Amino acid sequence: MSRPKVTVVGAGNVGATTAQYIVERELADVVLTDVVDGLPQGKALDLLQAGPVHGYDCRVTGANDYEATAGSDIIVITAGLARKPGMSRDDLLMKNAEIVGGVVAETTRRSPTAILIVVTNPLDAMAQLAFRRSGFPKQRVIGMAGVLDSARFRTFIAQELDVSVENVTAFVLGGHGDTMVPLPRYSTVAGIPITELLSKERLEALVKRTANGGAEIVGLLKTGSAYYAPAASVVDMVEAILKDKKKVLPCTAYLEGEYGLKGLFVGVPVKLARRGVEQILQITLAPDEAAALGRSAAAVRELTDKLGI
Ligand code: TXD
Repeated sequence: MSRPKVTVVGAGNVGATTAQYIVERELADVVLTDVVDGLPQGKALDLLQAGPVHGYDCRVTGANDYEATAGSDIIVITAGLARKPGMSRDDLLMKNAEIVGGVVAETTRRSPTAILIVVTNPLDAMAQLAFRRSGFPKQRVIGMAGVLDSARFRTFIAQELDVSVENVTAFVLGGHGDTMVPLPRYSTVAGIPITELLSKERLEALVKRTANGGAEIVGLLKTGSAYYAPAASVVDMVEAILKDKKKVLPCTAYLEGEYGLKGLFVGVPVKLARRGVEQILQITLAPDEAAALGRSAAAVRELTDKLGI
């Protein structure tokens, strides 16, 4: 049986780390592409040479064109510019729209049955762009943000309560960015809602740190943005799809009336399986949560309107 094939477009920090985690978990052969001459080839060869040490046989190929990507099961799009200090995700809008539009055209015609996982910021708008440009069914275009945002929230909760991260589940809804909506009452430690374990003030502080999680790392790194946790989050989605796990994860998906939103990509709980988004889970939101989700969706809509998509 041949291994599944995953194309990762963009061999920068997130792309290369995604490729690394995929082969380390022996999930698929990987094709890494980038516009920079030699970069994807060099990183692919380096990763291949880690195989004997780690004990994986996955093939890793690097390329500057798209020929080698044909017939991919999943295409992960990380190509684009990352935030620099002081830059908002939205500043990236126009430049990355151009890049992502081109990448979608090149990859989808060579892999017409693939599932697209969009990572490039501003995430929700880029997912919507990929959906429109590809003409793929909504089940096969997914944005990665919620797994990362909830991983950040889980990290802070585990630190605060001094418990294993494995005990902590957390739900984050909405757009990726400052308007994301962490849901404390659906976030638990071994099944106990964190609202039972943390004061309102501490909870608010953790929620705030989560919403600011990306910027905190940009501020520290200065020359780029986070990539270990983002790549780990992408690979969680890749695994759920390739193994047909039906795993419920917060993902950016196309809504057609769910949560009262229509014609827009926003982060919601999704059941991920081999065909992509198998189901969008609807939960009842409290009025303040619904209002926050509405604000988050409005922020996304502003960007998609700017792009006319
Ligand atoms: O939660 C999330 N969705 C995110 C999103 C978490 C982390 C990073 N997020 C965004 O992903 C970030 O704001 C950027 O828009 C992307 C990629 O972030 P990364 O940190 O990997 O950026 P790099 O290291 O600059 O890598 C981008 C690569 C770089 O090597 C470029 O040469 C390449 O993209 N690039 C291209 N590759 C292929 N084709 C085209 N056209 C192209 N243009 C640039």
